[in-house]
Order: sequence, then structure tokens, then C-alpha cells
Amino acid sequence: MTTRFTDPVRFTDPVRTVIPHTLARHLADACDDSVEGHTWSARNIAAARAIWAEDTAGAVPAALGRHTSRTEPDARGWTVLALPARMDDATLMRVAAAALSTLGAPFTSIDAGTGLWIGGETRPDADAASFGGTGAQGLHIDAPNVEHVPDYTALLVLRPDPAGGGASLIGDLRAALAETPECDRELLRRPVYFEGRADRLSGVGAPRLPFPILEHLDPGGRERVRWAAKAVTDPRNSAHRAVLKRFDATLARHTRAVALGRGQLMVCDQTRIAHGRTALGEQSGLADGTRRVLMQTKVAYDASAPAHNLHTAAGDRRG
Ligand SMILES: O=C(O)CCC(=O)C(=O)O
Ligand SMILES: [Fe+2]
Repeated sequence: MTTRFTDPVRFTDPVRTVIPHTLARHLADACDDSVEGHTWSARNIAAARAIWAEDTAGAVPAALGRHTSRTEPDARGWTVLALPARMDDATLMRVAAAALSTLGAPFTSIDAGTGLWIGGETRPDADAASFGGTGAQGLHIDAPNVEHVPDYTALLVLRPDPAGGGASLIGDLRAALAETPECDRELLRRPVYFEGRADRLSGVGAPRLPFPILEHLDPGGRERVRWAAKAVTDPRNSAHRAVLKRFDATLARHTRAVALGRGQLMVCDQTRIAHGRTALGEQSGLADGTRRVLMQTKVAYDASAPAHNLHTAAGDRRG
């Protein structure tokens, strides 16, 4: 991990699309926590979508459609939903899954035996830059090193860092790519890069190590950036460090931070947006049961899902 994100970062305060309490209750009551394999059950997805279809205001599918749908070429690729903070943790996770099913099928790529969601309370003894660690986490997409990169990743805050850190970073991969010269793109397209390991993952196909950082998603069309800041310092990439550092510096110019509160769900389209976090605040003196709690799941794009089939975007148009 580089130290850049311990420097001041540019904060942004996006419009958060609110899921009202009555609607959230309705969604939570219609769904349960059952998964089939690694995917939220088909019954849950259908039950949630039936409720979204009745939701006359339609602000949530509209916000997801406008900001993160693949059918909106200018969509910024990420959004934040605000769920009712007074609901309990299990209910929040269920409502969040119901919201994500407007984009596709929620699934877990890391089978921790905990159902759809992985995560929990920050562990002071974990590797600082890891999931659940206390340090900054460089910009990355989740599972950059597999055949089928998850389409969307979603982070749900159940308890923000009481010490005031742990903001979410958002890096605009397309904006960075637009400033990357063709000679660097050519280097990034070579399938020679390593990052992490890809063991025991589900729903994402075979490991892809090494992999190309930049690849075409459709012939001659959109490109994906399989980005992970840890690749810059990975010794396996020492022959390619210069181009990785250049892209890292470009992406830093297109990075902002968002402070998420309890019940807030950040959704990122992994073909456009990398995410990360700022370091947590001073943790000494914080008792177990009081530290930051973050949960994570993924979504597989489904063209028939409600957010991709809105002809007129209803609801809040400010975001
Ligand atoms: O802690 C966070 O805010 C992000 C964690 C994350 O993105 C990850 O571990 O992949
Ligand atoms: Fe991540």
C-alpha cells in the first residue's frame, strides 16, 4: 500500500437515494437470507423485484439505473443508497440485497459460510491494508484476477468508524484511462500482471494469473481495467512497475472519498469504478463491539433486472 491516501483526499457528499422505512420493511418481510449455491435465492430475487415493480415512486431502481446501469453510457458508475439506520443489522442486509437485485443477482464470491454477505467488525490485529484491517486500502476492483470479474461490488456500512476514519474511496477508471496514452495502454493490455491469489472463490470462473490490466469487454468497444493498487508493489510485477506507477498516479487525480454512515450502501460498477478506503482513525481505547463494521457482497449483471429497463428515470434527478 502506498501512503498517498493518508494525505488529505477530496471528499464528495453525493445525493443518497433514500429507501423509506415502510418500503424497506415490506422488502425485508418478503425476503429471507437463503442462498442457492453462492447466489441469493431465485425466490428472494423474484420477491424483491415484485415489490420494486409496485413501487410507484421508483426512486431506487431509477437511481441505480441512472448511475450504474450499463445502458446509460454516461452513468458515473457508482451510487449510494440510504437504508433506514434504525433497522437491525440482519434486516439492513436483507433490504440491501433486495435493492441490489434491481441490478442483477446478488452473490458472494468468497464463501465464508456466512451466506450472501461477508465482513464484520474491524480487527486491530488484521493486516492493516486488508478487508477488516485498520489501515488505508489502495484503489482496486474486487477479484481482478479471475475469468469473470464481478460486475458490481457493494459495501454496506453497519457501523462507521467511531474514530472518524474509514471513508470509502472512489476512483474513476474510465477518466484515468482517457488520460492514458496509447503506448501505456498497449503495455497494460499485455497478460503479464499479478495481484493477490484467487483461491476458493465462487461464481467468478477460473483464476487468471497473470492477467492483462486492460482488456476489451466487447470487440472494439468498452474496455475494463483490472486495477488493484497492490499490483504496483507486487514483486511479481517488478519488470512493469513504471507503467503501473503512471496509471496509479493518473487514477489518483480522479479519486474522491465518501463518508458512509450506518445503513448506507455504496454500489460500484466494476467496469468503471475502483474503490478503496482511507485509514481508520486512532483505534486504541476502542472496545470490541464498538469498531467499524462493514459488509460486502457482489452482483452479477442481469439484463432483465428492473434498473436496466427503465425508459424514463423517475424519482430524484439531482444525483
Ligand atoms: O474497508 C473498506 O471500506 C473496503 C474493503 C474492500 O474493498 C476490500 O477489502 O475489498
Ligand atoms: Fe474491495
